[in-house]
Amino acid sequence: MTVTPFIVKLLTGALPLFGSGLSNKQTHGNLDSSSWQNLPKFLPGSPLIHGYPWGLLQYKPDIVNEPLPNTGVTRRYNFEITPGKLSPDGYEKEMLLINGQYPGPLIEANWGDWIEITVTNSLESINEGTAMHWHGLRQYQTQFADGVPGVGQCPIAPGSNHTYRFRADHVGSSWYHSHYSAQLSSGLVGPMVFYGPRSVPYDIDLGPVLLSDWFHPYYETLVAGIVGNGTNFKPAFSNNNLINGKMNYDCSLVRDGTPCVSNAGVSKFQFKRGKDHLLRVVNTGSAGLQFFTIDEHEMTVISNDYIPIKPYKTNSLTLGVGQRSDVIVHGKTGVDANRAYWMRSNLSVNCALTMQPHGLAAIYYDEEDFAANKIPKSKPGPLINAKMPCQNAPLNTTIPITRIPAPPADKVVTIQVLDHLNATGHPEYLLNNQTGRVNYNKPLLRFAKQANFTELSNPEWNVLNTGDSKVVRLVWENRKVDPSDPNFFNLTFAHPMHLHGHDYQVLSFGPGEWDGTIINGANPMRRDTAILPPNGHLVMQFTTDNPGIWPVHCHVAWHVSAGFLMEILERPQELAKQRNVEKALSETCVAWDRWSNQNVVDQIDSGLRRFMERP
Ligand SMILES: *[C@@H]1O[C@H](CO)[C@@H](O)[C@H](O)[C@H]1NC(C)=O
Ligand SMILES: *[C@@H]1O[C@H](CO)[C@@H](O)[C@H](O)[C@H]1NC(C)=O
Ligand SMILES: *[C@@H]1O[C@H](CO)[C@@H](O)[C@H](O)[C@H]1NC(C)=O
Ligand SMILES: *[C@@H]1O[C@H](CO)[C@@H](O)[C@H](O)[C@H]1NC(C)=O
Ligand SMILES: *[C@@H]1O[C@H](CO)[C@@H](O)[C@H](O)[C@H]1NC(C)=O
Ligand SMILES: *[C@@H]1O[C@H](CO)[C@@H](O)[C@H](O)[C@H]1NC(C)=O
Ligand SMILES: *[C@@H]1O[C@H](CO)[C@@H](O)[C@H](O)[C@H]1NC(C)=O
Ligand SMILES: *[C@@H]1O[C@H](CO)[C@@H](O)[C@H](O)[C@H]1NC(C)=O
Ligand SMILES: [Cu+2]
Repeated sequence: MTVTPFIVKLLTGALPLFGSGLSNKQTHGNLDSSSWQNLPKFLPGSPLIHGYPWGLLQYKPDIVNEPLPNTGVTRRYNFEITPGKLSPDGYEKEMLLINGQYPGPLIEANWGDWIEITVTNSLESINEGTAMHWHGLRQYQTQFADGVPGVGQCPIAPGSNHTYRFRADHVGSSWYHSHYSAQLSSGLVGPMVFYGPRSVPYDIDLGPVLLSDWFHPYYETLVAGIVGNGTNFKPAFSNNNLINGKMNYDCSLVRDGTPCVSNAGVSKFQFKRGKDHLLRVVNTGSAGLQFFTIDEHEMTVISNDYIPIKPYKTNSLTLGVGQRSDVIVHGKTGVDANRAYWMRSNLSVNCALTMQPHGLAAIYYDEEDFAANKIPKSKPGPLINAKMPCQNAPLNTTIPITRIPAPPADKVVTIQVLDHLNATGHPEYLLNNQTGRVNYNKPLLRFAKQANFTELSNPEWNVLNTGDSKVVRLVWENRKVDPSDPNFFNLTFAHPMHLHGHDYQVLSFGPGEWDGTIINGANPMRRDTAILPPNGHLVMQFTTDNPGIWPVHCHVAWHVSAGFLMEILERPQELAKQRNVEKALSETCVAWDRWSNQNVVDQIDSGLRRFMERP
């Protein structure tokens, strides 16, 4: 079987407009994204030691038992999830909203604070569960707050609420999103910022810059197509590409009468002459690989995911879904600061299925130009998307500041990834011949806590028990398909691989099989998401310092829906001693079990991956 890999339809209109064809209420509901810009150095609320809530403590992520500041503060948030209609790019879309807005509210905390978020599921009218994941945190001894349904919790039942309580155990930029099927694609995403010691100074924190490929159909329709067989199979092409939830759309493409306005507007940023601006760039999309550039400006990358790195200069960032880069952009001076510039995010045309890959936002120096919506006339740099490889920056350019050598591994597992059609012709991802799945009523953390290895060995759960291993190495092989086999797709994708509960060391990635060479063995790159390139390999390694049963999966929503998922059972003997696990699970499972007894959950996808036929 072959799939046309991409169809690119460029915006046909002239220069994008800034119009306000629609009100902010119609495009983004209750969102006030201007409140994201000009963030503080930290939040008030705890005593300052040497001027900071964290005192002299240094941020050394992923050192075992890294001490966290005891700030004595809990930051509280309430999220209400509702169905709603908004038109972020001008096209009216059936969405899922947090507190009536898209993107969701900014979560902020100081390093070491506790965070308590009560999520209320008000999806009674559409009968859906939900669950929220806080991307990239360690969740040491709080795996039940990690937000993965069928693993660390049951879904939050319609009409009930659940309070997540966890520690701000990292410093930097990230996002949260629903981990329930592909709900994130319908709007359940938002930014997170954790203030703490920074490795490089800057003047102005311009806050999150969220890059989102944008799909107009509701996520269930998309998932049904992705896991469909025969003529029901339908790959998902993104319709647009948003920066902080905004971009224009060419409404002449709309054929079905959906309300659409072509000048919804793009995001705007205010730069200051000669100042250093921090941008927290996050790929909050569903599937596509993004190339991020700023016309006529260089960027200095200071961290990837939550890991500070030795600063390096670049013209472009490559970010797979879930990945982040904090960059500093030096403001222009002289006549160059009299102009406006485009910020661009281009979806990869080789590693994304997209009908409109170009995302734009405007940068102003002059406040009057900002107010007047002056259209930038800047030109993009020399990079050409078609030639950009579907992989992260070379590992020898990204060097963590806190040095941790790669220890020898005492468990090495090679995992072959195949995209395959199963016996009934449905696409499935196979990891060493096994597709992953979860059951919302049977969170695996419960079986892990009970040391129920019989249940955990059910092949569908795809559990890798690493026992007492201290250092685990996973060698991912994104296989070239066998063109003579009619059951395999003749196409491999780039997969942003996310491991929960850890920053892992990236020992190698590249084309073909791994030749055993470790890049920067004395101090390899660490992060929580890295790209497994097409027809290539990715070698990740982590220290088992976080007892739990942690998902590792591709962060392309459609791929995890098709089973690209496994669980790492880490130090089960120690996990069995953790307290409060069953109590925490019952907080969601009692209501979910009751609800699912009275409602049909027809799970045709993996669960993270899940599909429900509306009764
Ligand atoms: C959560 O649900 C409980 C039980 O129904 C209720 O008492 C509480 O007020 C709810 N919390 C919020 C924030 O809605
Ligand atoms: C699609 O799958 C269903 C079962 O899930 C099966 O009955 C049907 O024959 C399949 N159709 C095709 C065209 O393979
Ligand atoms: C991004 O797209 C623009 C067209 O909007 C193009 O001119 C530019 O070269 C692209 N940049 C990259 C990195 O591909
Ligand atoms: C990284 O390695 C490549 C070859 O693999 C080499 O061309 C490049 O110069 C190296 N860069 C640095 C910063 O060492
Ligand atoms: C094939 O995959 C589909 C979708 O995940 C699933 O519903 C079906 O049961 C699978 N068929 C077989 C024979 O495993
Ligand atoms: C997968 O199964 C096939 C036969 O069905 C076997 O030849 C192959 O070795 C298996 N691959 C792995 C990685 O287990
Ligand atoms: C393991 O879990 C299964 C499914 O819930 C249950 O039937 C079985 O009794 C459990 N076994 C043990 C040893 O707890
Ligand atoms: C598979 O793709 C290769 C190029 O990567 C092409 O040469 C070959 O003809 C394709 N095979 C099929 C069956 O489509
Ligand atoms: Cu993938």
